[in-house]
Parts: sequence; structure tokens; C-alpha cells
Amino acid sequence: MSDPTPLPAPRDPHLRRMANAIRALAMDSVEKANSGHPGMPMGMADIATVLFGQFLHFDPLHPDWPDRDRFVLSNGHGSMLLYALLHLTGYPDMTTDQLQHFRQLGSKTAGHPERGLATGIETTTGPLGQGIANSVGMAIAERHLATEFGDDIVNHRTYVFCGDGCLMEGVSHEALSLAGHLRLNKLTVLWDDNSVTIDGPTSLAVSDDQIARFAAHGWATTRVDGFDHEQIAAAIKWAHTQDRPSLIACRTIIGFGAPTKAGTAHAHGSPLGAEEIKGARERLGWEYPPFVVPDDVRDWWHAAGARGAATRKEWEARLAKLDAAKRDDFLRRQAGKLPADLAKTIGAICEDFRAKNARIATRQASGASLDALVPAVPEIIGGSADLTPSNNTKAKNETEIKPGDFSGRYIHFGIREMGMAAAMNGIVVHGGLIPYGGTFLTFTDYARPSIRLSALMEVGVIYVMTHDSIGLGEDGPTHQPIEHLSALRAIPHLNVFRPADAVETAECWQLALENRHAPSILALTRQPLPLQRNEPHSENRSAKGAYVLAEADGGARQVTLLATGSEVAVAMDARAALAASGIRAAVVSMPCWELFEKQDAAYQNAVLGTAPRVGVEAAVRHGWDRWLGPKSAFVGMHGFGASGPIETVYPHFGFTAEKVAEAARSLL
Ligand SMILES: Cc1ncc(C[n+]2csc(CCOP(=O)(O)OP(=O)(O)O)c2C)c(N)n1
Repeated sequence: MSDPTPLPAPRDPHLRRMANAIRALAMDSVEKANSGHPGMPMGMADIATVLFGQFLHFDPLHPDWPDRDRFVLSNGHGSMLLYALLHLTGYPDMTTDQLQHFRQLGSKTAGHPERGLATGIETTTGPLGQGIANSVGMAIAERHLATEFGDDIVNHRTYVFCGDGCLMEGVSHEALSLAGHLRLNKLTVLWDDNSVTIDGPTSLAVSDDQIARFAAHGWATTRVDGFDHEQIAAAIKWAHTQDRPSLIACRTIIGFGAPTKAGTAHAHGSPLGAEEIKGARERLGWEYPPFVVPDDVRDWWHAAGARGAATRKEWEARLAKLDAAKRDDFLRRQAGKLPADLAKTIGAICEDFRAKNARIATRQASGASLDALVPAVPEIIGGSADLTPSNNTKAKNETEIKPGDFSGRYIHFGIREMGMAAAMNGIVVHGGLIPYGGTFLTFTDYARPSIRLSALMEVGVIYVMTHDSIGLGEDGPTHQPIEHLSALRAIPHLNVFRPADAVETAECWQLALENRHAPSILALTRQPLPLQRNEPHSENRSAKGAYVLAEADGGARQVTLLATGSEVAVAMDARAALAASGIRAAVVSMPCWELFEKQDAAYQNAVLGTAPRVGVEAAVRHGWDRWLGPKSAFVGMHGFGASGPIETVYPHFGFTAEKVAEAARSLL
């Protein structure tokens, strides 16, 4: 219930005043926007004041300082808390004007924090649970890089704010469990324990004992009054001494200060209204007009923001003393630049495939590529959601990350697909590492919310998704992806690669690694595929997304067969069958639609041709009409697959040269 009585005296009136600046900016920005969430910033303002004012290592003038502490606002709906902190501590781009344009088109102050829009936003949050799961990846990255470059160079902490919502989301289970298992002792979660969500009190839907839950996951736990600055500071100091990740449960009141809405869901997701804000100002003793921060408060916050500069300079001095080759490597990786000889490494992998006339599954080709890439590209760090032998994700000699020992480069993510994907987002936004992780393509559904965020953040996570069609056979329709390629292609800014053979697989690995600003899906087969490309390797032909693998022999094309992945071999056989009956067919391999889409019209037209087209893909048609044209046919899936050996399942669903040739003939 609301509590219109005066607020209890704060433990530290000075710090309360600093926190009230956050409260006022949050109330006023949400009010001006007529949209947003004032309750959480008002409830967590004192905790944020202690963390940012006394503990967090950061430098607003050097927001990308690699050894800064990471701060994740997992309860991203409270974005005004972060924007107010960035503004008050002196991030130059977070101006008063930006706060006044909260949630407006073109502003840096989007509804939920978006990485890249403003400096100081470490990761995009809003979908509850993602931030806390990202933080696990950040903490892994920190520990691993410390083993590579030393504690002098990498030695920072990761702090997370989260609410009841984040802890109700299933992905939090995966994240907490993995963090506890790995003993990520430099990760601290500060939970906004306010017992309120949108629908009302948390008692409507949950009765978990969160402290016991975190403890069961192997976390150190403590509880504080989220308005008591001394308790908060003591708990953060306590967290620094733990040998495992730590939870600080902070008892708070949502909308703290609001006379009638505090402590209720009414403070959660809508403007407080003029009357309520007036009352809050009175109760908080904040007599300044909207967006005005008095000098003493501004000075204190600026001093808090300036605190990190000296620490950063000390770090720079240590970096300067680092062995030159190591320092260059560190800086190269931080800048997201790949080793200069990557193309050579890929060329050698392709040569090897050709020399062996590799008739292998593309998942095996991916594994063989990793055998060469992992030693050549030290920033690669990988893993699998418990399908290592199936995904072929573990390179020869790739050692494992273990609880308390982060020197390895292979992560057993456990059966936690979304946790893995979200952790990879955390690893990649941390900087210095390129994460890849495997599971079956069909289980991208379990990871999709995090894959979407990789794409929204424009970060180069690499998803190694094997068993990419009904071609996986006996595991049957539960495991056979049908709509997944289409669903993934629907995500903007995500490159979906489906290589046709070993050479294309290595090429797609190169493209995925080189693209540091878009995530990649590598959709790979379980079944062996013949080598299609046996010309000496000079260019990465997959780079244009689609290309003519085999032109029609003996005259103009009568039909063009468009195929991806395992169906390229079927199309090639169909081409031969058509040739035998005097029909001139070309085969176009389309390993990545998104890259093909980026080519100019002249190239696209040359590849697609003007003849009738047949699309071939062991997946649903959805999306294919973009490429098929008016006179066309599609050989694909029209429903779920079936359990059985590939030798029977594949022809059962029509993936034979005869059926494709038949479809082509029907167009002539
Ligand atoms: C995955 C996901 N589901 C639903 C929402 C919508 N949503 C935003 S905030 C919220 C309630 C969160 O409650 P809590 O974490 O306790 O935040 P508080 O009310 O304390 O600010 C919900 C359901 C969301 N942002 N993300």
C-alpha cells in the first residue's frame, strides 16, 4: 500500500541527495516522454549511487577503456537509471537534451538501453533475463583474458542490476547455474527485491526463496536494506572477497518517494503524473525544477565520474610496460582486427580439402576448419551446449575452461542453449574475444531471443548449428529443422550461411570471422556431402552470397537450379540428368542469401539468369519467392519430417535428382 507519511531519515543524507538527482531525472524524463518506467530508478537510486560513487571503475571520457568494470542493467525497462547515471557522471554524449528527448525518435535515450546508441551502454537490455545472462559471458571473458594477458592488464568486475522479472525468466536459471559452476567470483548481482512487477505484487505468481536459489547454484549471498548506504557499501566490499559469484539482495520500494504510488505496480510502467511528482519532490526534499541539477550535486557526481581517470592512467602505464608483441596482440584484439594471415589459413584449409577430395559432412569440415583456425586466431573461444561430438566444435588441442581455471578456450556450456547464446553476446561485447557455440539447428528456437539481440547489437557471434535438415535422419521430426532457416533469415542483420561442401564451409567460417559487426549462423549437415569446388583456391566465392557453381553446357541456360547446402549436390545431379535428356541447366549455390542481397543488380541478374528457376532446399518455401521469379518451382518441405535413415527419408520427401529434374522439365 502507499505510504504518504514522511520518509524515514536516510543513513547518509548527503548520498540520499545524490540519489535523489537520479530520482528526479527519471521522474521528469518519463513525465516529459509521457512513457517509461520511473519506479525502478527511484527504487534503486541509492544502490546505484553507492556503486557508481564509490566502487565502479570507469572513465566517462574513455568509455571503452578495456579494463573498466562492466555494469549491466538487466532490468532494462529502468533505462532512465542508466541514462541519469551516464549524464551525472559526465559521459559527454549523455546531455540534458538527450534526457529531455527520452524515448524520442533519433535520441540516444531509447526506451530500453541500446548498445552503440550512447557510450557507457555495455549491452542492450530490455528482454528480461538477457542482461544477467550476458554478464556471465562478460565475467568469463574477463577471467580468460586475465589468464592470457595477466592480472595487471585484465582485472575488473562485472556488476548487474536485475529485478524480479529477470529472476523469473528461465534463462536466469541457465545463467546462474553456469556462473555458479564456473565460480565466476568477480560477478556480482544486485537484485532489486521490491516484490512488485507489472501485474501487482510478486506474490501473484512466484514464491521462490531467491537467496536459497542462488545459494543452490553455488553463489555467495547476502541481504541489505537498499536504502542504507553503509549496508550497501559493506555488501559490495564483502562481494569482493568471495571465491564465487555473489548476490546482494537489496530490499527496496518501487517508486521510492512517490506519495501514493510508491510500493505499488502503479509506479512501474507509466508516468507518475504532475501531482504525484510534486508530492515526491516534497517528500524527497528536491526543490529544483525539472532537469535542473544543483551545482553541489553535479560537482559530486562529476567527481565520481572523474575518479576512474587515475586508475585508467595507471593501467595504461602497465600496458606500456607489457611485452611489445603481447601488447600489440591485446590492442589488435580490442580493436576487433583479425590476424593478417587469416585468408592464407583459410586457403590452406581449402587446399587440404581439395587434396583429399573431402567427401565429409559440413559439420566435419567445420571441425577441421576449427583445428586450423583455433591455433591461428587466438581470440577465438568456443563451446557447445552439450553436443560437442555432434557439433564438431572442439578443435584439436583446444583445452577446456574449468571451474576456477579459465586458461582454456573451450566452454562446456551445458544444456543451456539460450544461456550459451546470451553468454556469447556477453563475451563479444566485452571485447578481445570472438565466441562461437554449437547446438542443433532446430534448437536455435531455444536460443532465438539472444540470437536476435546479437543481430540488434550488430555483434559478430558465430553460431555453429549442425544437423541442419531432415538429412539428419533417425532422430526424426523433433530434431529436424524445417522452418528454422526461414525464421532465422527473417531476423535482420543476421547472416545465415548454409555451405554446400567442405570448401564453402571454410569460406563461410572466414566470412563469419571477418564480419565483426553481424552475427553468423553456420547451418551444417550431419551427412557427408561431395566436394563441389575443386578449382585452385583463389577467391572466396561464398563472399557474394550466391554464385554460378556450374553454368549450362553447350548454349544458353534453359533452366536455373538454385540450391543451398546439401541440396546443391542434388541440384548438380539433376543438372546431369537434364543434360542427358538435352536440357541445359545451370546450378547456383546460395550459401548466404543476406550477402547475395547486398550485391548489385547486375551481379544478381547475371547469377539468377532469365530462364525459369527451380529452388531446392530441404526446408519450407517461406522466403524463397524472393529468388524464384514468375516461372518457377520449388522442391522443399511442406510439413514436418520423419524418423528414418537418410537413405529413405530424403527420397521420401522428394530430394532426388529425378524429382528436381522433373520440376525443371515441368517449366519448359
Ligand atoms: C522477456 C520479457 N518479458 C516481458 C517483458 C515486459 N516487462 C517489462 S518489465 C516487466 C516486469 C518486471 O518486473 P520487475 O523486474 O520486478 O521490475 P520492477 O517492477 O521492479 O521495475 C515485464 C513483464 C519484458 N521486458 N521482457
